[in-house]
Amino acid sequence: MHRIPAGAAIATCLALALPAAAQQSQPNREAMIRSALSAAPSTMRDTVRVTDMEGNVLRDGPPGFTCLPAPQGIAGPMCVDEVFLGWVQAWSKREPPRIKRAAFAYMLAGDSPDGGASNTDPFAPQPTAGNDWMVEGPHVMVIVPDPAALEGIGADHRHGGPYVMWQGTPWAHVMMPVGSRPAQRDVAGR
Ligand SMILES: [Cu+2]
Repeated sequence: MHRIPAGAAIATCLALALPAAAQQSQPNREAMIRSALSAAPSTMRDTVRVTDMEGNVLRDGPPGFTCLPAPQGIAGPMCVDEVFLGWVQAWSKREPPRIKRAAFAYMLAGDSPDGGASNTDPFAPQPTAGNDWMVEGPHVMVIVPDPAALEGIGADHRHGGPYVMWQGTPWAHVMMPVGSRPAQRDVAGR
């Protein structure tokens, strides 16, 4: 989500993992932009690039961060830098990421009410009794080239401070809450 061709490639990858968005009407386009920008800090909201999941630029912006609207049923809207975008791409293809420097993402709207993620399984599609699904509130995320550098932070997400999601996998990343956690989703059969 930087150069348009790269953005298109990433969005193609996202589309592999996420339901394809229908052709967007103008009201939909406005809604997607609003969703994407809800994840952004005020310091970049007015200028940051916005794309949809297919990599179509909904609003152009300078190189650097790109904001994406909330996908359906998982996670939430997010704004990622170029390196973090590569990580998202790798994740959507279930490939280990190659992370060349520390990289950053904002999810200042938190996860969607119908989104969130398992804290343990990078590829869980929905909450189950065993996968520690969580709908996180507003947070920022950090990745580093060597996940071993995250050892000692811990995966416990109930103390309010930073924790490691998907610990022990190539997709391990730091989650740093900056706001309250919303209501959690029900687990079928619980
Ligand atoms: Cu996140």
